[in-house]
Amino acid sequence: AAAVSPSAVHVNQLGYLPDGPKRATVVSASATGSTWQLHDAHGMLTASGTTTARGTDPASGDSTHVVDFSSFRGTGSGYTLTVEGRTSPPFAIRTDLYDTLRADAMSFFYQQRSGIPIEASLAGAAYARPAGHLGIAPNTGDTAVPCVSGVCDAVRDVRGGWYDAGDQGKYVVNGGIATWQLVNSFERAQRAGHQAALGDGTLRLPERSNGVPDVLDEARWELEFLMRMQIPEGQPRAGMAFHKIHDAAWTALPTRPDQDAQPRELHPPSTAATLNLAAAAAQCARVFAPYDPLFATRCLASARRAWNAARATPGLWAPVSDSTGGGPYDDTEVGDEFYWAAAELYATTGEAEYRDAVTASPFHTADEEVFTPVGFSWQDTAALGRITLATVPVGLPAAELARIRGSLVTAADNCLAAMDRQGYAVPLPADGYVWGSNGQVANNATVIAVAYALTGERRYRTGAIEALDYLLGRNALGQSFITGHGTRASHHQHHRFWAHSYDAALPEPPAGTLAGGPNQSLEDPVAQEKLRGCAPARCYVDDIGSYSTNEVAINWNAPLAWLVAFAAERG
Ligand code: 9MR
Repeated sequence: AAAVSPSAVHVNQLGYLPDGPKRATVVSASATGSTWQLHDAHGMLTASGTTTARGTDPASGDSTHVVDFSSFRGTGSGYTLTVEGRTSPPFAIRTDLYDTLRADAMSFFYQQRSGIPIEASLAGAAYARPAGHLGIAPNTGDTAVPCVSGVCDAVRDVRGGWYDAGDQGKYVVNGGIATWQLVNSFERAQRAGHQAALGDGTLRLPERSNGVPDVLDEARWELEFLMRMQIPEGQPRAGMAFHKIHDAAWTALPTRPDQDAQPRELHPPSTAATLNLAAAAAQCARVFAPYDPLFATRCLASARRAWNAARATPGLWAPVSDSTGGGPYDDTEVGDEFYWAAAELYATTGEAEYRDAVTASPFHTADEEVFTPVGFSWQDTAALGRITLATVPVGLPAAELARIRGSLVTAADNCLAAMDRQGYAVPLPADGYVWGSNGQVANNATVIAVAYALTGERRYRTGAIEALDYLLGRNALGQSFITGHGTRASHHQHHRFWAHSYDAALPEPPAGTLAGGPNQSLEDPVAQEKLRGCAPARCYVDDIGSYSTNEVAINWNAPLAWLVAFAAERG
């Protein structure tokens, strides 16, 4: 029989929104419904009802019941749910439930910054550190990085940007999608009239109070880096983007970024990285135009150069074998990146060349390849282009726009159906627990939220918010995967500076940091030792050594920040 976690009444441990869905999952052997009771902080019974038996949850093997107390409208903290003599951890019901997490999930990006000191006044004393990778001994720095033999002829200054994850590599394809999601979060909020919540002075950043919305300031930190990765005019492969930069060998754990003594290396350009830059820079040009026209112009020039370079060199692939000292982020199918880049360039410029590239792309009609059940990723980016085409007015013919929007709503319906098939309402197939599954959950939830924006139908808002319930504890493990949010939250995510497990003088990951999540393939030695035989939804361990289940990453915190900003909007 599957192990039952300490509290078998699995709730969103942070809590619930007064006007949102309120559901919990209970492990129960009973074939029929059981009585549930909701108590307030004083132990007073405030609501009760009967659970719905849901049978065996395919991803965890748990026999589950669902508690639905959505109609309860009280607010406060310290609520508990009791079923069959077992009681949930305490949780809140409040309108401002997600306000702190919204800022925390964004502070993650500030604290992942390379090439700038992390200030105690912004991040807290435990998280302050000197600037990383500026070439101050023993650091070799990202300011004059040699290319790996034979790829280019000069050293390059590729300082700045965000570290990708628990490692200190910087990878263009992953940086591009994460940046796009932060900027898209602002673009979406703006359409909904809620952009003030992401505006200037809302986040803990050095650039606060500069007249530019803070979420865009954070995105710009990475955009400047991405553009530094582009090969200048007059050099071989001009316009293309280097795929990645990282240490010559895997960085030891722990290592504070400024103390990293290893040589840094720039790896060969790739078509995928180049198109990723084209897409992110084209989106930049559109969204930054009202705030910083000069920067927007620079972004557009970079995007056009990248697009042209990728057209001229469409098959330069980052190989899976290039994985010494950093991840490969390999990709040999770049039709989706061409589609995404074309969509962004078209949405920004309205020009016929880009429109024709969109409509001629095989991805333009292949809905099943655009919105797959596991969701989009650094390797599968067509959905990002589709979201832009569905939401930014670009002048597509009405029938065409209706089809594009319909495909997105169908994708959201498929996610809702997947949630409905599972005891824990996860927008993933039962066998879809890949490396970074929490990021996939959050990505799929953003598609559901976009469907809400397109249709106004409440069930899409409900589905998107319910995905947060999963991440915050309504799962087979009764685990909040987000540091500092929830009574049983992750503490030991894989990271080289937030490495308290290795060195008591170092901090744990800061609040608002999302773990990669269950990975049914057990791709690291700790997971292989501790999780052998696990059901897919249980293949997670809060151990700093388990990089395939418990790492942090910019491409997972970006959809988290997007989703939480959505959930935090009032009404
Ligand atoms: O998220 C990436 C996952 O999709 C891949 O399967 C895995 C192996 O290639 O790599 C993951 O990305 C890691 C990257 O390679 C290096 N930095 C940390 C990333 C998150 O674990």
